[in-house]
Amino acid sequence: MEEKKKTADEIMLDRMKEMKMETMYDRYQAQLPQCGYGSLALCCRHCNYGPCNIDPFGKGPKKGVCGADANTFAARHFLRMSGAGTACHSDHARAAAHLLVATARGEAPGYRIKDVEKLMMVAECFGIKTKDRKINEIAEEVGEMALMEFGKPYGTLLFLKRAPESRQKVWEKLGIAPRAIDREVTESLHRTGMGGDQDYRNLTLQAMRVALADGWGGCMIATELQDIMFGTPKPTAGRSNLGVIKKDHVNIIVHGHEPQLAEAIVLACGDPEVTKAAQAVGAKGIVLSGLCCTANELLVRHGIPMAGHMTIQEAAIATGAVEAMVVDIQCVMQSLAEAAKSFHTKLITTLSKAKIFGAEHVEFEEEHATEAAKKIVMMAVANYKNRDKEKVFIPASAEPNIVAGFSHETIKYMLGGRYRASYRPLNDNIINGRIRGVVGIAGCTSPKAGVCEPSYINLARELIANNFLVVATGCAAGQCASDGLMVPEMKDACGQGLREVCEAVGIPPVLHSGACVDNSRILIAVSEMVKEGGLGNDISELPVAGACTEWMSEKAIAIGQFLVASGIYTVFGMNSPVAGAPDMQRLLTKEMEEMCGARWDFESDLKKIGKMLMDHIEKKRDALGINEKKERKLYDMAERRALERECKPAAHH
Ligand code: NFS
Ligand code: SF4
Repeated sequence: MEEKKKTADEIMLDRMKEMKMETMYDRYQAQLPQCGYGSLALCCRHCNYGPCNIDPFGKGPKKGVCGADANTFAARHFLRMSGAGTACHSDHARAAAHLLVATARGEAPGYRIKDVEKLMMVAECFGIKTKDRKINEIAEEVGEMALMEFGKPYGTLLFLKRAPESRQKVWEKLGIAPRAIDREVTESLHRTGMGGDQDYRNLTLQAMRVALADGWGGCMIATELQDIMFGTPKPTAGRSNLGVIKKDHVNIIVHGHEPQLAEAIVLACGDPEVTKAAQAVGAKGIVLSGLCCTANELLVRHGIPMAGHMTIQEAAIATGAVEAMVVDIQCVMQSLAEAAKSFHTKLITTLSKAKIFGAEHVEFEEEHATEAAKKIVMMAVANYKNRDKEKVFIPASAEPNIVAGFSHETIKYMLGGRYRASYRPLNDNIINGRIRGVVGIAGCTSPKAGVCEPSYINLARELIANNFLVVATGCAAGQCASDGLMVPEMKDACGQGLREVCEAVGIPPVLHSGACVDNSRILIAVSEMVKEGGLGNDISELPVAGACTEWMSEKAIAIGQFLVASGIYTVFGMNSPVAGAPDMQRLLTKEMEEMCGARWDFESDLKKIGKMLMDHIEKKRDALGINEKKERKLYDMAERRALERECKPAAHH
């Protein structure tokens, strides 16, 4: 048998083994066997009567000290995960809103309003007057109203009205239209405390509400406000893999989630003074690259190369060529501090809310972002001389090209053309069957899947070969990028129909739509597909699905739950987070369908996930009657207008 060529990740892992460096894979092995109670969600330590365990099989206890049963254990656990995930995305969004206000007031000199069109769209959606007003005034009010979304005492979230009306009705009927974001997070903690809400169905309704506050609240605010300040992504060329780290350059890696500081670092790296300083220490220049969602943010907006995703972070340091790894918050492993000790790499934390023992700290404040960014870049430059050249090892594999930056605006524009940006061509191509449907793949990479397991790559390849268009975000997108899936040339790996569409439009079959908060772009895209007409009256009728094969973070659970609560069938790999509670498991994987038109599936055999997604989509196509030959309904202007969404983006000028 021909030996498969090793990927850059695998090569680096071998290198780390050789150097006797510990990796997350080693630590995962050391954890095995993992606690059975915990794995099944049958451990509760919400009060000091516990920790309590429930024995799912034997004669052991079936209740906690307080009488809580397996379903309550699992549902509380699930709700806390959804709430914590929501808190992460939303606290990130809050930082973006503060920055927008500061920018508008001229208190954050390193930033400006870059996308006025999007500012106007959000202002209109928030009901803010725009006529005869200065841009900065409007931006300040948008930022302030966004901040109010976290704590307003009355009403529901403003972005909910961007969903199709049918969906809004489902939320109203179930009583899960989210109110202020912080309120939903707080109430989730309140209800999951000892002696609180103890009906698993009721707890799951709150998990839907808090997750909706994430998708249509925190995530959407982060996405839109960042677009306003940093630009809405447009197709941008970039590269991926650890090979983007350059031997003869000063290498800086930004890692984490909030792009505010990273954006300032992008600017600082372009400062001629900095380049001169780099040359003065004997380097050819500076290479800035990213890890995890910060990488996704910078890639889709600026084409900054992507060094890797979640499971690659330690390997990046092990190249021995990284002068500084600059982190903000989320998905940053504590082990980086240990790994950095073996090299000259400086690990630099930047937020007072996320410090790592053993790292250096340079506080990022929005008023002085430019100075902080320059200071960090200069620290990296000064560190170049400390590099041990003997220890440098950069995997010599290819650095696949990527074309990233498929915001929903871009998809609409590319498909519909300059003068009539529209989802009509997408809907038509789905109706005529060239494209069978759309699958969003999102979320983390995990050592549980196996060492360097390419589960998203395999899934995406299977889907495009069968004419399913793929939209990817987060580390799932990172993994797909590392395989070179995100270039138009990949049309050759597609089935006939999808190939024709990709060729005609010039898009890759796997579209990189950004970071995890940018799953909100998917919510808008599916809402527009409904409003465009011809594919049913609600998101739950669309031939679309979501998947996360290697979920790890609580954020992934929040995302899965908001996709399902928005009407999108979603499959997660690995294990179910509620596996030990049969009724709770049934609620998520069956009964939710009756409640909100979509449900979860959990599948540990990652090879089966592709078929599950495709079967689901074909079923939706059958229900729509588009799997048989039929006359196509043509919409006249009046019908179109009736379908128009309430929150129109400002017209192209
Ligand atoms: Ni999403 Fe991004 Fe990656 Fe998972 Fe972590 S980086 S926000 S949580 S691991 S996809
Ligand atoms: Fe045990 Fe109930 Fe306390 Fe949980 S809340 S630790 S089940 S007594």
